[in-house]
Amino acid sequence: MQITALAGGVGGARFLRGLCDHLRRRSDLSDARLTIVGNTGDDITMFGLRVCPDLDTLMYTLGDGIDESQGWGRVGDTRTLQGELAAYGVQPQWFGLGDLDLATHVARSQWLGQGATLSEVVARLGARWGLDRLGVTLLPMSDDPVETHVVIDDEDGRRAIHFQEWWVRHQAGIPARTFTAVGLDRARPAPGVLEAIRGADVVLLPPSNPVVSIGIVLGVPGVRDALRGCAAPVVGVSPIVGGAPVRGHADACLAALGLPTTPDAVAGLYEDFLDRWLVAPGDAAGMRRRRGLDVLERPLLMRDRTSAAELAGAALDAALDAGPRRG
Ligand code: FO1
Repeated sequence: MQITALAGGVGGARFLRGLCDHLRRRSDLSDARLTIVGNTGDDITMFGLRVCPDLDTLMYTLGDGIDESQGWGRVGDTRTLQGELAAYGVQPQWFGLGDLDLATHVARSQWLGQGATLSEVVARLGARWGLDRLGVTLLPMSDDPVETHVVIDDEDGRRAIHFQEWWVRHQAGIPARTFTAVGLDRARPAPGVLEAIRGADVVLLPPSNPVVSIGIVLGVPGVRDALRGCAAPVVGVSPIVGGAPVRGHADACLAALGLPTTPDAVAGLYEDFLDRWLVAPGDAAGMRRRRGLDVLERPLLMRDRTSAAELAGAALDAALDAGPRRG
């Protein structure tokens, strides 16, 4: 059984850890393998190092190295090096890089500098975190550089800032006029990405940010077409409950696209390939009827690993009992 998921950071990582926990209890699916296509649009070069927030969040969460309270970075990390950089006046200081986390960025930057592809780097880093043992293959969406930038209006006029500066420094507090993913239109799917979609028995869209996480992965040329044409049922989980994102700033991202913060608006972004859509109890009523789309109400809040595993199990079961895809 080949399960393929497109994912961003914190919400996607918690959902997919839940899926791994759930699969461990499914003796009927003991041959299941999970391929994750991770968003790289959040990537940023900081202090001369290449940082891949969503790939690292997925890797640390699945490998049990994540700082659970933050949802990113390493558990038990310290900021000694960053303090030293601040003492030297090195900027920026609005992005928290812990000492343990920095080792990941140093290793990645060294290997990239030696000519390794991002896919090769992800495989080497992931091996240390035991992803193979979990039956997980983590792929970057592309080995080509892609960076999401946010166009804002401020006292300096209209300009683009890196997504991380908008998301972390400004906590998405400055209205985004639009998002531009630099390099996305020229990015090639990383090796194995299209094959993982085309060969999947199940495709899952975890409750990641639909605009700047899953939306960017969908923008890699070839990915959306592969999802439209794949044999596997495509099941998504709404990142919006009621009228608010479960976490993060998906509302600010949807607003930039002129969309309301509703499960229906997000389903509309996926409607050309989505087969089933999990929404929170009570949210199905607000859904427009869409041809070929089944809407299922399930508890969506992942308060802990147990509830995350239950949600992931519900999404997997929704895929397994979905009929053949519409022609
Ligand atoms: N998020 C924050 O809100 N503040 C930070 O200082 C911060 C640092 C950081 C460092 C490494 C990393 O992998 C992620 C980090 N994040 C931080 C989270 C990151 O901005 C988001 O997880 C994603 O990019 C959005 O999904």
